[in-house]
Amino acid sequence: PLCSHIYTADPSAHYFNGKIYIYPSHDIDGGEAFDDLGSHFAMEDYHVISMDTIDSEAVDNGLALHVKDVAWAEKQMWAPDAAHKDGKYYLFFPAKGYDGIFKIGVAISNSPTGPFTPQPEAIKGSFSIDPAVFEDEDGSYYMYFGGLWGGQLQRWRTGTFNAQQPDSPTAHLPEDDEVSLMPKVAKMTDDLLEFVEAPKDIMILDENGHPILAGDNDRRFFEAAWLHKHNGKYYFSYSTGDTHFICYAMGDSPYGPFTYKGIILEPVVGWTSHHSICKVEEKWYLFYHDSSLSKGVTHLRS
Ligand code: FUB
Repeated sequence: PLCSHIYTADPSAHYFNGKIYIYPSHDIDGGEAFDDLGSHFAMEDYHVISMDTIDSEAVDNGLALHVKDVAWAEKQMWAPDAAHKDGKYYLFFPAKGYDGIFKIGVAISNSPTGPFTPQPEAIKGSFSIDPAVFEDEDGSYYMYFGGLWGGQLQRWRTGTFNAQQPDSPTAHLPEDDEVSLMPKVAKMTDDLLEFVEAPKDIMILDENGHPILAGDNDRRFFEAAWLHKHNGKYYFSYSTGDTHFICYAMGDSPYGPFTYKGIILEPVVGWTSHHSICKVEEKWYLFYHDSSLSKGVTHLRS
């Protein structure tokens, strides 16, 4: 692992001003019981990891943001991402509010390593988890997000939060022969603090142009959205969750549709798989986590 003095997961890597910055979750054992809604992922803060080059030591830059400083958030600071625009750095992060509902927030800094100052409210119209913010070549920024089970995406099928019981990870999911729950995308305002539009579904299609079905567990979206662009093509990559693959799909627009192409990463040690893909100078790198350092503890990843 790049870091072994703390547990880190969900590494969102960026190459800003000739240096590598990784925005991970900071895994801890918060003492919560293990369940399929991910209550044991009880993270409270973020640290930014930096590397001068791909071969350099990974440096932990200390506390970048703590949940106690985020007015709207109560707990579960899950997978974050970051963006850079006009000399400012933006940390995007999901957290559960005091109502038990995941939203996505943004915090700002003059430095890529923070500390970051959070906005008083979550992004209007945001929900669920795992934000990934992509800057297109025309200077537009888009946020991709969503996650099933503990990530609550299945509760937003009608556009508002469905609070109906049971609070089970598999309640409210589509049937196996229905279209799978798709990840969301929204273009961001120029100041990167809000969405300019209501989030839309991005469609992941099979080789025949049909939407991937909910029962297609080896290919359907679960969490860990990421978007990168190479030679004019958009690559949407994601985790299949309970089947533990990182897959990719390709398209011609940041809004999709994306056609499923294959597996990038086979299952790793641990339950979750979450990655990012980042170009450093002329080479592309896959950043990911596993639970080998903790000898397989699901929520202590590196
Ligand atoms: O780190 C908490 C959650 O686990 C993330 O939000 C998911 O992507 C999974 O890695």
